[in-house]
Amino acid sequence: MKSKRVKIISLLLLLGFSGALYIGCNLRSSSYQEIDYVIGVSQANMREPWRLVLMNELNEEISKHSNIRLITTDATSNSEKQKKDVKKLLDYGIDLLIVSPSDVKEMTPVISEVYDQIPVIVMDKAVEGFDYTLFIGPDNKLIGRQAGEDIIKHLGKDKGAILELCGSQLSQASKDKSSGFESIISKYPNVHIKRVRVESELRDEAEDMVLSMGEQLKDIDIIFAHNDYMALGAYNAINKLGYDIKIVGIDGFNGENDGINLVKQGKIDATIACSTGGKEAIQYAVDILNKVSGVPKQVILRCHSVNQKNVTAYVENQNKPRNEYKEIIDVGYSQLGSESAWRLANTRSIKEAAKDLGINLIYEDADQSQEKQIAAIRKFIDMKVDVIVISPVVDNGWNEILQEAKDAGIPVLLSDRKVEVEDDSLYSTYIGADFIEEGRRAMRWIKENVPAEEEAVNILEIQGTLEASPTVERKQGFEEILNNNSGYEIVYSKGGDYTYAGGKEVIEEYMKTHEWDIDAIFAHNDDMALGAIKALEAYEIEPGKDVKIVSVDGTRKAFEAMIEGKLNCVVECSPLLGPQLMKAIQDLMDGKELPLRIITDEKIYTQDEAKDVLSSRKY
Ligand code: GYE
Repeated sequence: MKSKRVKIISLLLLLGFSGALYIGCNLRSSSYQEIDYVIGVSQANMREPWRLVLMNELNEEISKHSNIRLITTDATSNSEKQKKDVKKLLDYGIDLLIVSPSDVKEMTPVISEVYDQIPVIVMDKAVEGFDYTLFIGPDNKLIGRQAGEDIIKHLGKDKGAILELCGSQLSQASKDKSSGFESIISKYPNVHIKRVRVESELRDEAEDMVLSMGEQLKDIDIIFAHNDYMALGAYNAINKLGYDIKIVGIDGFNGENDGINLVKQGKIDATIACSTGGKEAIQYAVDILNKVSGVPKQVILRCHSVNQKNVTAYVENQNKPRNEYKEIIDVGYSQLGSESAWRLANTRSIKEAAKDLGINLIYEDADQSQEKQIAAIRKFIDMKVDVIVISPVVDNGWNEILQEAKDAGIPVLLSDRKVEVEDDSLYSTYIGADFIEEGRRAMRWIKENVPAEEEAVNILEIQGTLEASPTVERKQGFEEILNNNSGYEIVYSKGGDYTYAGGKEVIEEYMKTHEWDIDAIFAHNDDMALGAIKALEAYEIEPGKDVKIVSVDGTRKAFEAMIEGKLNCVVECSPLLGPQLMKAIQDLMDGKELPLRIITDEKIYTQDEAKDVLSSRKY
């Protein structure tokens, strides 16, 4: 294998022949230093201004690592070129690829091939499937919703007209921003949206577009632009035409003509400020290359509504000095209970990680009671802990107590389960699984393994604790796939509280009132599946054969049941959140902003592989 230095020299030689590659800014100073890793960055284009901001962030962060080099290619928005760029980078022996795909569909197979060989971080646009190491990007629907809520506030009334300047027709990000935006505005029947597309997404085309509207602008109350460059174009146009129309943009970058300055100068009224994720990409790349455990699968970036009232505070906060080093961090942790093997492993993981890092964990078990959780949080607030962590038993009813914590200046992290709150800034981050995808995976397995023939496939669903986020979302993902496939029907669905006894009872109840006519069972966790198996056996129904069973979690007991042929498929949901949670707490205490969501890496397992995998299961 070529040494890294040789690799770099061959890259430099290549540079002599083509101008297509850029070496990160830390190369020059590095000629005499040992190079441990080379990271390839395949950029979709260098035309869109925000990509230059992203490149600056990547370069700035990489300059902190003298042993790592960055090589960048520019695909000039051409997928064929991007495919070649990626191949070139691979040929030159990069150790990790960061790719921002120009066209997601075109690039997905290529990314998946690279992922077979080296780690891949996908940025900005999510690719189909999970053949990558890590995705870092924004939640564009959420950004659209946030913009919708802000615009309603700026409008100050429940009627009016909005001019929406959308991006390119090819841009999924723009589609998502629009659909999130519409989901809010459609609640106001007297607020109308006029949508126009600015194909280049650049300032001057936006300006021309708005100028060409002339008189029509009379009826517009507010302009919503999908980026700040278009917002500035809109400002230039209305300024020339002499109209006074409010403008809201997206991005909130810090450059001279970027969103934050535009808000400060009063050229636009507000922007939704989102990081490009460049800094995070390098930080995670370093962790991946150094084989640090607990790297998530997806990191969803946080965005902020910045307007003329809060822009000064926002900038101050961004530039605030790092927190003083605190020797021992006090963390109040409200765990929801001890209902399942998953939960016990989760508690163990969190306690061990805290101990390993010298974090003082004050642990409270709420025994499935939201009231007890609220009381525990109040106690933590009184104790003036540094951070509060909650695994919320249900998703609703948290607004008030989270506001109390916020007012006391104590950040709250959500571990494992989510909350439905009016204001996302009530918590710092969510660390846990993608429950919707787990539900989809379960139904995909049923679709492939229990074919629908003349008669419909009857499915019995054993839900977890009702109104808990994994229950709601697993059901949602499962039904999403089910509804797209005819011949499958959920004929019975009951909650089993995520316990062994609960799963057993659901089957017993069903047997009391029905003739057995079930083809497949979807249990929202392993414990309930195991309880159901016990009940089925008592009725002489052979689990795994007479009825196919799929469940979620991936505990050792579930693997044993698969080996015995009683359980057919397990969708993994990792409870080992301790290391990631503690890392997030340390980052937060260091003054870093956490992403909105940190999503864990998970797989699906079937009977064939159960035996091989059992010994390596950690819970
Ligand atoms: O699947 C189940 C547990 O919230 C993801 O809760 C967690 C779920 C897990 O009791 O076993």
